[in-house]
Amino acid sequence: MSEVSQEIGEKWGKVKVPGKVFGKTPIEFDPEAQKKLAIPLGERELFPSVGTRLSEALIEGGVTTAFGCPGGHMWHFLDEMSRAGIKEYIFAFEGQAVYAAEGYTQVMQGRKTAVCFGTVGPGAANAFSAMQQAWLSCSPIIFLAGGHEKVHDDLRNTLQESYAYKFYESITKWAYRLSYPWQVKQITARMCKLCQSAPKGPCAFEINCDPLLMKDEARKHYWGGFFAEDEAYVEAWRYEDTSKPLTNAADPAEVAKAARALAAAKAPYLVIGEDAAWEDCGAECKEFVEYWKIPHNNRRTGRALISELHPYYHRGYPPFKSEIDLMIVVGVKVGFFDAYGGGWAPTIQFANAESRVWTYLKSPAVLMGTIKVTLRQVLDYAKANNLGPSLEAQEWLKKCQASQVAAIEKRKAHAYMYGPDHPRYRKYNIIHFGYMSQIIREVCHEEWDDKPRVCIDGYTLSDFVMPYLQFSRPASCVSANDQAGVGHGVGQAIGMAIAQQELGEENIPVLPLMGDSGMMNGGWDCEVAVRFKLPIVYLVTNNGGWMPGMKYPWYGPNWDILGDQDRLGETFRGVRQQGPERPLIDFAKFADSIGARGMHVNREEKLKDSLKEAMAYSQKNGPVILDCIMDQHQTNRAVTGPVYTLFYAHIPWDELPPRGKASRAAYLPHWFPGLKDEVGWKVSDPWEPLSEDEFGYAPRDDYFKA
Ligand SMILES: Cc1ncc(C[n+]2csc(CCOP(=O)(O)OP(=O)(O)O)c2C)c(N)n1
Ligand SMILES: [Mg+2]
Repeated sequence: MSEVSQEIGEKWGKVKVPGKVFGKTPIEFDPEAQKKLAIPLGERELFPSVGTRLSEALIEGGVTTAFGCPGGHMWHFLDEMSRAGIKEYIFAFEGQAVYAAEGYTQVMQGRKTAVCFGTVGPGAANAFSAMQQAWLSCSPIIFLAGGHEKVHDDLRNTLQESYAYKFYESITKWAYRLSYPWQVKQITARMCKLCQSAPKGPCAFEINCDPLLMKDEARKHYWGGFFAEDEAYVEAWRYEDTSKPLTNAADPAEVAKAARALAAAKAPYLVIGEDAAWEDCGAECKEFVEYWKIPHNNRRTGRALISELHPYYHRGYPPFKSEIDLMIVVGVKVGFFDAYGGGWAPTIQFANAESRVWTYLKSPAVLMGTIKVTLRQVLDYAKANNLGPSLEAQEWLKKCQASQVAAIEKRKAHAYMYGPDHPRYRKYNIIHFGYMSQIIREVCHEEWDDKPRVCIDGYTLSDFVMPYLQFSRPASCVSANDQAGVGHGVGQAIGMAIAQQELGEENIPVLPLMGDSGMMNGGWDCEVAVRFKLPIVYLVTNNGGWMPGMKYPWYGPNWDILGDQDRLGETFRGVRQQGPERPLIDFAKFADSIGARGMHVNREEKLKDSLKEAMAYSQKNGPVILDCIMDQHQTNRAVTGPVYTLFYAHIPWDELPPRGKASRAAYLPHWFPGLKDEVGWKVSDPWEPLSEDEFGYAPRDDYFKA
């Protein structure tokens, strides 16, 4: 360090002292105390070690929290991380640990990088799917993988031979294998910088046994001692801002074009997305929409970056979407879930990296740079040049506001049509997904000021609930992003609750909206939530399997198109079959077994009180698993949409149930000439339960009979 920088460094202070986080400084992090030792450190222990150096660099990079599963190859650095003050949450399944880190970083909105860890071979591989999700959701995570000894590379004769740095290469911003102990700080500092640079994302760091078990003395015998220890590392290279993301700004010509296009617009519409959330730029977005008086929507993690109670907020697009004359996207990953912007008006793009600028959008201006900075640039330009919203745009805002009020009422009325007074829900002990969606909204609003954060992890519910959810604070809606997996909600909720604690926010319950299959996939790690008494209500929409409602449109109520050996009601080797469904698992009993509170609800009239009770209980006492018995007649709208209709194109027409016939007749007549006379079919309404008339024949099992 030069004298000048040392002086500045002293003035601004160092980043943080390892070990000081919770009070006590272990000896390996305390150079002053070391001087007083009779026998120096390193004579009777491994010091300095990769673990101490790694921990120092992680703390400098702003890391306070780690999630993972331990293993023999990792004690060296896991124990040092703990001694340095990094809190470690131990899971049973590495995938859930990564999901927890994902939930945690999303609530942190780019303020912190999370660390995950998994041992050599199985541990690192178990995390793969969740890491792929973190890649798609751009979550800033450093995954620390154990590694085998290099002396056995490619010999296929050692324990747990694996190459995490290779298999993570395609789904991380950087995957690196540590070779020498004297590199660890420079690599860690780079990873901390990279994870947080736009677009954010995960890195994988394989730390194999060789550097872990190599004394620094080896350096003297490597190239004759030519390389210094961490020669490409400077302590606190950005002084107190070392852990903060780097920023950049837009071309002034684009700024001018954007401000002028905004001032000329008559019907502008703004959409906030995940990259804006990663930059924690809610205040800037709010100032921007208020200055320009723009109605706005939001997507995925971008939800509630501006509170959804804001008067300019509109859920989704208005029914008169075609009148929009200027779109503004602020950090939106405009992809599959946005239909690639098909049919959009010309669009101003605010994007924080070249890779997040979409060439399939016709764009009068592209503001490429740190979103916080570029929003401010456009505002400053507009103010300096006396530009503001047109009169027409102000009228347009009023029209959108009226549309939002009307849509809320309409959705509520629709949900109550399937409420406890509906004959089917009076008669049977089951709950309609649409009615449940309205109740979730009401409980979160009436009891918790729209503050509960949710995870979306139930395929059927996800289709019903999205327009009903209403959030008042950022990072409220955490999902699997484009990965569209299941099971992630278990860990994500844990990470979200931990982030809330670290941010010093109110202890508001987190509400993962789970499918029963998601719970079966990853539920055991709810135990972590119990161990830390986290305020989480796992709301399980239990319909007995992986979206079993699809049997009604495509298979028949008894899974009739399947072979005899699989059909519901047939006997196979002495056992009565039930198709691919599973019996209703008792998730309340599962809750008991891990020390959580279990609750059941199957009557619609009890749903609201049960949810209230579960949330209030969890706030004080820790996790609740609320087992909700759902109406199996319902499916996600997509199940009868064009893509699933293609996926079911193999089933002989004559064997298709009526709902399947309707979808095939509607979507595939151009492909199957024999459908030309099949007119008059109407694609089914996924809200509407089936009737026995519609089945055409009786189901063998009358549990879900209409
Ligand atoms: C890990 C994983 N396995 C399988 C799938 C394919 N898939 C998507 S949704 C779904 C059904 C989910 O079932 P459940 O969680 O019970 O919710 P439901 O649709 O029944 O409400 C399946 C099998 C997936 N997306 N991810
Ligand atoms: Mg299910």
